[in-house]
Formats: sequence, C-alpha cells, structure tokens
Amino acid sequence: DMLQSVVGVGNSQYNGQVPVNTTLVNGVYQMRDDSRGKGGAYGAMAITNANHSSSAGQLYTNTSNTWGDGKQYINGGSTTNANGQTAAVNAMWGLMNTYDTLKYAMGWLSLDGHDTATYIAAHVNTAYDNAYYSDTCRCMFIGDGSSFYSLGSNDVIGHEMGHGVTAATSNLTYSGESGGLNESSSDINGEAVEAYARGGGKGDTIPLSGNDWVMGKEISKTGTPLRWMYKPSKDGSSPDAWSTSLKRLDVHYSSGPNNRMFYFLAQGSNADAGSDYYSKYLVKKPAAMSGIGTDKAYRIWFNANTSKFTSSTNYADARSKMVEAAEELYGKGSKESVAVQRAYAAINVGA
Ligand code: ASN
Ligand code: ZN
Repeated sequence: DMLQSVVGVGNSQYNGQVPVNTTLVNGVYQMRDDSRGKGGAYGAMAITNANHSSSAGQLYTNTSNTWGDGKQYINGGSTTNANGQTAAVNAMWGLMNTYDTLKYAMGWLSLDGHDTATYIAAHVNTAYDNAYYSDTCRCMFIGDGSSFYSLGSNDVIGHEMGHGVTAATSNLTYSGESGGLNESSSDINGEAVEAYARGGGKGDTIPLSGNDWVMGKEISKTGTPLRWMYKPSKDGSSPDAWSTSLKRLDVHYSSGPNNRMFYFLAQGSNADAGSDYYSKYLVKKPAAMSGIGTDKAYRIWFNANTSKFTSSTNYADARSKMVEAAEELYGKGSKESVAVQRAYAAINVGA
C-alpha cells in the first residue's frame, strides 16, 4: 500500500479546531501518525474505535480528512459519524501533545524512551466514566463518560500515558505509598502536557504557567475537578501531607501529598497553604519558597522516576532520590536541590 502522512482538520471538544496527523492509504484517511513512534499493531501512534466493546476494535478511518464535530458524544448514536469521531480527535490531540512533551522537553521517546508504538481506543464500554492505561498492549482506553464528558482532555491523556512511562521505568507498585507516587507521577505528567500544549506545543521547555494544577476540570460536567494538586484535601479524601496512615489509602488519594510537593517545588509555597495546615499535620512551617518553575521541577521528577526510583520507592525514598536528581541536574547545594528538600519538608517528609 502507498502510505502518505498528511495533516487533517480535527474538531476537538476541549481545544477547538486542531491539526491532527493522519495517514492516507489507498484513498482512505486513517487516524494514525507514523511520525511519532515505531511499528505498532495499528501504526506508530493511532486511535481505534472500541465501539462500546471492551477491546480495541478497528483503526479509525474516514473518507475525508476533516474529523469530528467538537461536541460531546451522544450515547446510542453512531461512532462512525462526525459526532462519534470527536472522541478520536480528542484522543489524537492529547496523544500528539503528550508525545511531543516527552520528546522535545524531556528528550524521551514515547512510553519507554525507545519510541515504542502506542494507541488509544476511544468509546470503550458504554457511558464509561474512566480512562486507563494497559501495559499488556501498551495502550490506553477512554470512555465517553456519563457523569463526565469524553475522557480525552490533555491532562487525562498525559496522565494515562504517564502510567506507561512509569511501567517502563521505576514500575512503582500500584498500592501503598509507591502506588500514591505512581498516581502522582501521572498527575504531574498530565499537568506538564497541559502546560506544554497551552504554550503552543513547541520548544524544549515546559511553560511556567498555562496549566490549571487540577486534574480533569475540562471533563467535569459540574466544573469540579477530580483532584487539586495545590491543595489535595479539597476533594474531601486526599490528605495534604504525609503521615503513617497514608499507605492505607486508595492510590488516587495517597498521591495528594506528592502532588502538593510538586506544586510547591514548581510554583512556590505562598499560595493557599490553608489556615489549619501546619497545626493539622504538625508540619513545621517551611521557609517561604518561590518555586523553581514547572520546567525544572518536571525535569527533576522525570529524572528520578525514570532512572532512580524502584518499584518499592516510598515517600522518604522519593525525597532522597529527588534530591539526588536535583544535584545531578543542577549541582550539589544548588537552589534547586534545596527547593526539593523544602518542598518535601512542607508535606512532612524529611527536615
Ligand atoms: N483513570 C484511572 C487511573 O489512571 C484508572 C485507574 O484507576 N487505574 O488512575
Ligand atoms: Zn492513574
């Protein structure tokens, strides 16, 4: 077959009209981008239509290279018309931005650093309110949502592909403290992708601002996010600081303190510490931190997760490996390594 890489017009749900990389094969357009990744069951980076099943289904195809109508999928409707294509546009845009964040900012190719192919299956199950990564296929599944909109915002896709990066590297065990760190790593990745995409999806740094520091605001029908990185306790279940009971929580709650650490590291401690915070957790008030910026904070986290953490890394170990990573990147005694220590101290980990 003659394969030709082309750029289509995607009407996305959360980012307006976006360019989507597609492939023209014998007069039919496929939602597949062979310029990002290598090999793959459906092409290097692809979107398939699960069409309400629990398996990947078929690669998205279209007779024209304009996709989607930008509107929330209507349950019971067709997954092959423009409305059904919108979830595929959301997914491709999120994947392209995730891939580019990793490649151009971190110098990391795809999930594993070796440019392994990946894909997203859209319309998994019916009215499914979740998205997840599977290491078996090294791929992701996203639902249409019921209490959520289509689970295809940039932060959600960055989060899911972040699970692929973690699975290929530290492989943090998905329970206890390591599970919380695994989840936090995905939230960090989601926010980095959101910031990179809103900065125009170009260049080799993560912009200081642009992301919202909450997970899943766009997919929320009520406008209430799933998680607040700057103050995790706003969800009613996540603690803001480490304690000995953290390991017993669901990983989407035990991620909270590390998310807050990352926010402090990137953005500083001045914003919203909460009036009861220091007394509630017996945390010593940290020296005011100005933050080292999201780019450096993400670089330190990425280095630690991909080359220093092990599957059993807990919060205390994460702190020491993060200090090591900061020293490696910015020098012993650097302001960046001091900022890491202060950010962890502010969530009750280390002095
Ligand atoms: N969306 C969830 C996550 O990525 C699915 C899960 O609970 N693993 O964390
Ligand atoms: Zn997750």
